[in-house]
Amino acid sequence: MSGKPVLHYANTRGRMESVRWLLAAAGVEFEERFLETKEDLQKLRADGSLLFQQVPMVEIDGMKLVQTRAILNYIAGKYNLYGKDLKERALIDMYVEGMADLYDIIMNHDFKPANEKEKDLANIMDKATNRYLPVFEKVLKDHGHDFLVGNKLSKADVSLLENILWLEELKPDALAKFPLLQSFKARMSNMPNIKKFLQPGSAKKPLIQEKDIPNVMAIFH
Ligand code: IBG
Repeated sequence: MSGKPVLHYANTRGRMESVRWLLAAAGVEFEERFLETKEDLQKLRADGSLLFQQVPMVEIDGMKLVQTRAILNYIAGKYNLYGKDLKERALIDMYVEGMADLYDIIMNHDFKPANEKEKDLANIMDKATNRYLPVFEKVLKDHGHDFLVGNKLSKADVSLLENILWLEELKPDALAKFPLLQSFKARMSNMPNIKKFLQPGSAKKPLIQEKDIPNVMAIFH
């Protein structure tokens, strides 16, 4: 074994992209085994690798971890991206769970039928602009630090950047009303590990293309 974490998922963002982001931000190299067909998923199930018969699954430190949040929490704990004490951890958890709610609606957008897309996008942008982004703009304004919690990079910052960039892919001026989030984005995007992840050829997955949606659906449904 190479010692690198091995990620098992389809070759798409979906629920694995946050794991790719967090490992990349921590500067951890990883390998990926892409599920191409439903049979690939069945094989993992048959050999007992999937606790709940689902992916994402990550092989790391001799474990086969499932459940996206559990995976992210393990990586964050291991690489010191999870606060210095329980109170910082609680703040990080609140911020990340808020963003996970936003992320869920963003992630599901690709799979909406064509006649619902416009309305769905309007709902995403309404929630982002009026519920989620103002929270993080205010956090940064109130404490004046570069990072959301403890003046130090945490999984909350990584999650915020991931959400921001995906929102901007859907609507380029998504940050228009949030000057501090604009500078947060610029700062974070320049951190060496993240900068590398944002470059072409990295493990970061592109927006799913319409033509690939049936393949992904066929694996999981
Ligand atoms: N709570 C679990 C987690 O967070 O890990 C949910 C995992 C999950 O839903 N996995 C799906 C799966 O394995 C793949 S993600 N499905 C097979 C099954 O039998 O349940 C699918 C997905 C995509 C994009 I792609 C958006 C949302 C979900």
